Amino acid sequence: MGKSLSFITPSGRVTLGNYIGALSQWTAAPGNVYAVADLHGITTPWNPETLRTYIIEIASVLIALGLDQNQSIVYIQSQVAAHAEMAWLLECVGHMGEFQRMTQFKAKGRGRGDISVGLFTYPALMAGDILLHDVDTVPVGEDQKQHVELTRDLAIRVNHLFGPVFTVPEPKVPTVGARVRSLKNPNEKMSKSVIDDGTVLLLESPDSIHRKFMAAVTDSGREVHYDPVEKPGISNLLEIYAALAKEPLDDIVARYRTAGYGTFKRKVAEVVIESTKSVRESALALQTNSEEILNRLQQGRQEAWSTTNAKLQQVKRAMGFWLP
Ligand code: AQP
Repeated sequence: MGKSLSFITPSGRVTLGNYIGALSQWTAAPGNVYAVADLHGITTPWNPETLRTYIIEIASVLIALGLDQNQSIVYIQSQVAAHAEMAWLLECVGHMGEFQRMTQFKAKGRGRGDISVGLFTYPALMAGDILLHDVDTVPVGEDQKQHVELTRDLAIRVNHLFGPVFTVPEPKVPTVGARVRSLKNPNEKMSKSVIDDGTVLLLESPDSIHRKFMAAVTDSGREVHYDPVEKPGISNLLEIYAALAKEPLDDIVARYRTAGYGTFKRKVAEVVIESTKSVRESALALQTNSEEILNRLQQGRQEAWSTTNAKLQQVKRAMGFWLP
């Protein structure tokens, strides 16, 4: 399968959507690269103290999942200078039109004069994150697929203009759980930056997780079956269950079809609490010592520094810069 790379942005506390659509699929295999994408965390207004807290929370989850083991690396993006420099090179190769087509930008900022320039250009930063490491696959939720496709376009363009310097990566979207929706508004994606009872946090207490699921919005009717258009609430719960229990949707529906919504919601909460228990407990234990977390990431930072710097030099040389 080759090397794979995934970054996660400290734009809020880690959600169940992040876990199902991304974190739970990540593996510590040789050559794999994981990072806290803190440079991406400042595309919208931020508070320094909160940013520091979110960075530590995400790092604790990545370590709790064992992603810094087995010759795969975990580091903090802003501690490796090549990311910011590569972003500039790619911004100068990218076109306004292709960046304007990015749906995340359209959703969050188009037409508003007070958004940061970074919110518009960050797909170049993301493309650089991926291309610096010459990875083959990038596992992402549905919402990020378009950015990996842009990355491919930029890599192909650079290879065409300046010679073959980049590996062209493939996005890999999970078949179930690619877009976990809010429990309060099942037509919207569950997001870190939306803080309400529709967003379930990976590290919140089991009692609180249970309460949020019991209050989840359901649909008219009484039957548990999968129909994302007519029954978005129940279908979202079914997808969460299926993704975490790794069971086919049909088997779950067959068991709970006539059980009633209350019983089904209780069961989904139980599955969520149980399947996230070990990562939750380890991450919370790690978080009591942020120094220790930062020390654990030193090795990853050194390796990332050397790999990305070598790639940056290769690209700069191909583009026509004099190297020192
Ligand atoms: N609801 C979701 N369902 C499935 N996958 C999801 N991901 C995010 N939300 C869901 C996936 O999580 C990974 C980490 O993403 P990120 O933090 O870098 O970016 P994001 O998609 O912007 O995450 P959020 O939670 O939605 O944050 P905000 O609110 O700041 O925009 C990605 O692989 C993503 O697909």
